[in-house]
Amino acid sequence: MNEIFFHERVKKFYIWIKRMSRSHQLQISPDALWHHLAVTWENVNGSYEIFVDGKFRERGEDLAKGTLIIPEGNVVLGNDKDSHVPAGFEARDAFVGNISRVNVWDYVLPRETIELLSQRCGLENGNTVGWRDFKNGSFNGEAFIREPSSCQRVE
Ligand SMILES: [Ca+2]
Repeated sequence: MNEIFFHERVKKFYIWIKRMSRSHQLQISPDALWHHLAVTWENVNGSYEIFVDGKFRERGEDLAKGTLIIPEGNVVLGNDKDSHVPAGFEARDAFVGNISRVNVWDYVLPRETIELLSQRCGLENGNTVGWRDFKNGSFNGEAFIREPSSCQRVE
């Protein structure tokens, strides 16, 4: 089972915590520019917020209130793992594009921090999942690492 899962489909953005989900009418522009996505969630009230390019966009409450995220799992970028498929992944669900700087923190970052992170191509590393850790992971399908990323070249 997925502990935390985000995806976008038909201009809707979905947040899943375990088997509970919320969706919002939200699309990250499919243009040639980099966009910054941040999602916060806390389990006391189950409140969450979605930020695109550092700007607050949507919020909600009572999503998986009281739920604990089980540690030591796997992090998957660019697809979703299904139990009904032998290999776990389906090509039709694959993300097409570039992904950079995926980080997870075990606390809710302040809005000001999210805004700052969205404005630069930094070297921050989440305290739970850090972008640096992905380079040691396994890659499936047509996945390539580009270094430095085009994000870093902008600076
Ligand atoms: Ca799938």
